[in-house]
Amino acid sequence: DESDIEGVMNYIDEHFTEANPEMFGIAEDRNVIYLHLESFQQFLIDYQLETETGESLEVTPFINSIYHDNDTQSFSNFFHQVGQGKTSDSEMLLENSLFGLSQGGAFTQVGESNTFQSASQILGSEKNYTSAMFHGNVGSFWNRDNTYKSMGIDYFFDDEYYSFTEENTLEYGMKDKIFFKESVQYLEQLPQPFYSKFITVSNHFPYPLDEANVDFPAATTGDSTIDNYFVTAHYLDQAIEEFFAYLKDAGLYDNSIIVLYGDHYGISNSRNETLAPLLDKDPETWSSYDNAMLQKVPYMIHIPGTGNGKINTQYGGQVDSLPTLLHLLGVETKDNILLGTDLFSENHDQTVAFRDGNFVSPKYTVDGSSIYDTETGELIEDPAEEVLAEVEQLREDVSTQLSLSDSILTSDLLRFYTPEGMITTDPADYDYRDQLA
Ligand code: GP9
Ligand code: MN
Repeated sequence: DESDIEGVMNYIDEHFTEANPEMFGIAEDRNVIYLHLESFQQFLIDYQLETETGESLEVTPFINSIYHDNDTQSFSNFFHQVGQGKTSDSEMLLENSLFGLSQGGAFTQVGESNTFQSASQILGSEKNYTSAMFHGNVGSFWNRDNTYKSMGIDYFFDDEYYSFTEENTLEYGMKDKIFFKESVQYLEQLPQPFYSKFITVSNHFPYPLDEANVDFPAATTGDSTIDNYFVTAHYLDQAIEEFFAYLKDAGLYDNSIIVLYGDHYGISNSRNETLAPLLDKDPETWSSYDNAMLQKVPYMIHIPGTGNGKINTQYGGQVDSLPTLLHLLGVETKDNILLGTDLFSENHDQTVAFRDGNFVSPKYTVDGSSIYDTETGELIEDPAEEVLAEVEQLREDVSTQLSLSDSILTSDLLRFYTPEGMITTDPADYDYRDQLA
């Protein structure tokens, strides 16, 4: 009930971290462009696939170049935090700094009815941003059409805005290259500054090969899911490269901040022992520590013209994206209910919760009762009392963060608190048909 919001407010007060003054506002008033890299794991970054003839081929050369660019703040220890809501949970995390639910998809269960204080609503209220989501699939998938209205998202370009033919689509929607190509006409028309996200689909399980677009050899493990993953990831890389070119042509590149992120794993844990040899790992000694490390996904903040980019090593996850972004855009977040913390803050909380309550911190990686040393990957066989105490404290922090997120969503707690200056929105005012016609 209404009193539950107090527990949330106390948590927020205790966990809020001040922005790093060197980063606060460095992307003020720029357009925001999130590029959702479907099922893209961090191990693909800089990965070279060895071919049968002994050649080494870079799978994602363009994304790698962005990773190493001196206009990019990249992260090497950033994890996805999704549950069964997969893509939609990653959206919940990025748009709201809230987790998906422990069962099922939050978009499906509460997307239509709840009060949100999303990135779109915060940026719309504070900085007059226009928001838009682009996704070449039916708008009702994951209940996006309804959820986006609840989140105050101004525009949603779904399948009806694309040439959604059999030839141009795969199971989950538009082929990425065509999707980006056809998106630019809408993007160009949006009032600036805009907040936008492009959700790709071609690199989606089971990684079907689209003969016309095969431009890379498959791996040869014998598991076609793993083998073709490299082929579709390469296609996605080319699509992203083309999109950067469109942005430059449209004159939108220089005044934008482009954030690339992976939504969740592409290869499931049950396949990791088959994947292991490709990562120079021994399947015999594969452990739940290795599974945890494979939940790393890319997170790269590309800010043209800044020149101080680097590969940041602090630990973080998708819940941290929104507070990080808002601070870069020069928006104070002290009054907002965001469960993550700014990755650049001196006091950023580096404990990364997985949706199932397991977690990674710079010191410990915990899977049930197994505790691993995060740096060495070694199982800590007989943990000393003080290790156990430290781990219990972390476990409690993680469980608090997750359960507050659950109560915010399941009890619709945000209806009881509105940050100062926040303009509340009514889903009934949004209509995603005939936009910019
Ligand atoms: C479908 C797409 C896929 O529209 O976003 O979602 P996923 O299966 O990855 O959750
Ligand atoms: Mn997905």
